[in-house]
Amino acid sequence: MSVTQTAKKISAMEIRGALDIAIAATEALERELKGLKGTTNSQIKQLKKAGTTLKKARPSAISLPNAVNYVIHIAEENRDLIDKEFRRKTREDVREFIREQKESLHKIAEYGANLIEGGDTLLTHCNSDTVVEVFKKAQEDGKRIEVLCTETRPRHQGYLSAKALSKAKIPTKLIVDSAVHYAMKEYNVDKVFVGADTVFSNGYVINKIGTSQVALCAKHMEVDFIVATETIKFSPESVHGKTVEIEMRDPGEVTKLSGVEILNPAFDVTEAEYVDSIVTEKGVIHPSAVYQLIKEEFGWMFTEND
Ligand code: RI2
Repeated sequence: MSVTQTAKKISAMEIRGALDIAIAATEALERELKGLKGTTNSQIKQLKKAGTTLKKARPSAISLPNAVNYVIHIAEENRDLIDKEFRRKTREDVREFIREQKESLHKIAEYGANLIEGGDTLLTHCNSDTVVEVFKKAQEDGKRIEVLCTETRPRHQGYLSAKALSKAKIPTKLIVDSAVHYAMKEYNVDKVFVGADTVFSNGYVINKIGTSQVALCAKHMEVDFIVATETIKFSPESVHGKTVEIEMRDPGEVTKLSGVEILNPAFDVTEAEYVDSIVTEKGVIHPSAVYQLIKEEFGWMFTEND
């Protein structure tokens, strides 16, 4: 699949989930590298152009530009290599980066599962592969758990979570988004786990629309609200105050109602005070520790003056 085709699939959400879009973009650039020609400088230029196409595919998940920027960083590090050797070494480094991202998922599953106790009733919103892996690991560890999944209007990604969990033989219930408060009370939810599309240096989390309402309910009900995310979803630019655009998708995804303006924001922001823990591949942290972890993980993006 070409860079353009990959970008189209990401925009149309045929490829979705913040980690999967980052991996798909990285793989597309790795394939692009194979066919590059010309001087190393011109190959890097072509790679940057392809990277720009991919970055534009969706605006709210920082994992996408982070992955693209990292591939370009790798290419620039290999700038002194010539032609074939440049492509060989850069592709090898890019594949290593993809391996690391996949490995992160397993580490988060392990650390996240350690936060779950046997008998827990858990709730999740939308479809995060990372969260699904956490729940599956808890079950593999012999913990008896039950999960409530929200539908997650308008695109019903919650169905994907519910299907994946019930396939893994985890008792799963599906609720409409507006039943979250009711379900937390009626089913004694112990913990909420959600994924992330972007995490800012101040610990604020961008995730699927509705996440912040779930967090409000969790706070009110004194239920732990836990975010499971690879550090590739941390925003290094947020250290300098940059935010990300909240994607407004086609109103037709919601409904058609003549004479009414339909709004379809795809994400919202959950403030750090609603987040109890963030599970990353580097360990379980408090939102106040995000800044430090960004400095450690994205050192290649900062200068000495940062
Ligand atoms: P993983 C998804 O966005 C959801 O908001 C989900 O929580 C987040 O990405 C992280 O997903 P969308 O692509 O990387 O459905 O954990 O809009 O799979």
